[in-house]
Amino acid sequence: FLKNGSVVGVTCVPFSGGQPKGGVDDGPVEMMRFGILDQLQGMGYQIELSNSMDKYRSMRPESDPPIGKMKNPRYVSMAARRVAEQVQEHCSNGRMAVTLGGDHSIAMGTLVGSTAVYRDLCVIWVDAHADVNTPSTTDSGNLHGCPLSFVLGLCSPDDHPEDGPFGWIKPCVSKDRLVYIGLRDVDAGEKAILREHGIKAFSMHDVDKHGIGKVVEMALDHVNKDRSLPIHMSFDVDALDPSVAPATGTPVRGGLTFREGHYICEAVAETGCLVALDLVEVNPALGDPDSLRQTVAVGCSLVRCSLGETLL
Ligand code: B3U
Ligand code: MN
Ligand code: MN
Repeated sequence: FLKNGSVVGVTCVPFSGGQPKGGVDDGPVEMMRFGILDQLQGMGYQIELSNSMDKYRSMRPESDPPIGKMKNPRYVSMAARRVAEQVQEHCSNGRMAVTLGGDHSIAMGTLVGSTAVYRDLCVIWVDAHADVNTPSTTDSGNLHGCPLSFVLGLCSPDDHPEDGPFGWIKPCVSKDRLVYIGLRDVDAGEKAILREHGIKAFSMHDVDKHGIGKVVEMALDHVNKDRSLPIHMSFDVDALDPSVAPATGTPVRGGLTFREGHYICEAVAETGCLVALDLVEVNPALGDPDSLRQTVAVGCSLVRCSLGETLL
């Protein structure tokens, strides 16, 4: 099924520095506890696990004052840089790179890592949010709302100086190779960025209008007309409706249903082009034990479907 063999390179990133709520750093361990590795092995995959769990926690610098509005900039940068190395290592060895977060700021790293190996890669960003704020446009200062502006090269030199903490991130994703699905909470500054740069986005309005089948087809047609380019899918669990995935830091009403979320993963798997997958923003600390179990379970099943699990 996979073009690049049957080894899955899993990177666990227990990291929460890109946003203020604790607990999202326990996302990976909860997904492991739920059995994601055994499940993938049961599907016939060989697992290569980057040994990384405690490294991220010990990475927090003693002092990390804001730079402009950006919170924890050095910590976020260091974690993302390590993620980039691990994802690049998996990809360069022909493994499918699966990264379990952690908050979405880590996608700066996953994208730098995957694009270092697959230069012509396209990106499918499934999220309630656009995560394309620049250090200037962000209101919250939370870097999980900013990863795409760095990799797209949208930050001004003042926001993103060569000698700043993020100087190692060079533009690596092209604007016409990025497509969004699921948006419904986009800041005014982000809307302006999407419009100015002509970045393609399918919001929940489009899902309602066309149905998920058509939306995924149009999204793939936009970034990958011939279904021949490698795909990196970055799936923020808050793209799902809070009734489906309640345990996440910034839930937004009116999201993808259980089936719509899974359909995206199944359809991407069917292309045979997926080379990297992020599953982020599962926060086991939020909500009751039932919300937690439900959210962890849905996270794991999205990963399995993206890797080819089918209903029949
Ligand atoms: N756009 C807002 C809110 C947000 C982004 N990503 C999440 N929330 N999860 C921001 O903070 O940049
Ligand atoms: Mn989100
Ligand atoms: Mn996100």
